[in-house]
Amino acid sequence: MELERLVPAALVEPVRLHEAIRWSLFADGKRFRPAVMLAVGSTFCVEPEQLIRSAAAVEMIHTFSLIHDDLPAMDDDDLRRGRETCHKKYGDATAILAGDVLQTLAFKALAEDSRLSSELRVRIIADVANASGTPLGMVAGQQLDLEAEGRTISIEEIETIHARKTGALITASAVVGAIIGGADEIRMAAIEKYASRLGLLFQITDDLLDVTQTTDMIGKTAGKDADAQKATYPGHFGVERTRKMARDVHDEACAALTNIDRDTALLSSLADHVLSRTK
Ligand code: GRG
Repeated sequence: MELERLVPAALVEPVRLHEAIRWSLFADGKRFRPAVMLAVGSTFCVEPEQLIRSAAAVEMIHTFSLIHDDLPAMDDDDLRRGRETCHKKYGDATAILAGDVLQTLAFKALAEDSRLSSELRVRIIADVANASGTPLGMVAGQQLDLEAEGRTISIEEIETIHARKTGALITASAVVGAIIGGADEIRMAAIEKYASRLGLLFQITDDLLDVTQTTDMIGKTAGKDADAQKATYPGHFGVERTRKMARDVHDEACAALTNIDRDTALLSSLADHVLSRTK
C-alpha cells in the first residue's frame, strides 16, 4: 500500500517518532480525501496508479492536521480514529514532530512521483500547498475557528471557517484528480463547485454526528463542539434545520455535476454517501 511505502518503518530510529506517525496514520480513518481524488480521477478515466501517490499525500496532510488539532493547545482531545490521540500516547512534543514529518513527507512524495510529468507535479504541489497553508487554506481556517470559540458568529463566518478548515483540502483533492485527468476549464470549474459543496456537506454532517452519535460510533469524543462552544451548524440552526441545509447542499453538489459531460454517477453517489453517513 502506497502510504506504507511513504513513511519510515516503525523500527527506524528514532523509533518513538515513527511509531507515533504510524499510530495516527494507520488507525481507523475514513480516507475520505483520497476517495474524492480517486472518484474524480476515475470520472476522467485516469488509471488509479496515476492518482495513488497524490491520494496518499493528501491523507498524510490531513493526518498531520488531526494530530495537531488534538493537541492540548488546540482542541485538546483524547480520542481520535477510535484510539488514543497521538499526544496522549506519545506525548505533546513527539505528536508535534509526527505532524511535522507527515506534512513535509507529503510534499516530498508529490515531488518524487515519477508516474506524473514534472509539470503536473508542480501544479499539484502548488494546489495542495495553497489548500493547506495560504490565508484561504486549512491552517488559516483552524486559526479562525480558534478565534471564534465562545462567541456568537454569523452564518457567513461559519461558512468561511468551514470552507477553509475542511473544504480547502477536500476541494484540492478533487482538483488534483481533475488536473491529472486533464480537465479543461469548464469541467475544472464544475469539479471545484461540486467539491466545495461536498466539503461543506462533509463538515455539516460532521457537526450533526457530533451531536447525534455516540463517541463509540464516531471514534472521537462526541459532544465536543458544544462543550467547546464551537461555531457549528446545529449550534446555530438546531438539528432539524441543519438536516434540511445538508440536503440542500447535497443537491447543489449534484447540480454542479450537470456541467460535466461524463458519467458522474460515482461522484453523485459519493455525495449521497456523505449526506447519509453515520460515522
Ligand atoms: C493544521 C492544526 C491544523 C488543523 C487544521 C483539519 C483541521 C484544521 C482540524 C481537524 C479537526 C476537525 C474536526 C476538522 C474539521 C474537518 C474534519 C471533519 C476532520 C475530520 O475528518 P474525517 O472525518 O477524519 O475525514 P478521519 O479520521 O476519518 O480521516
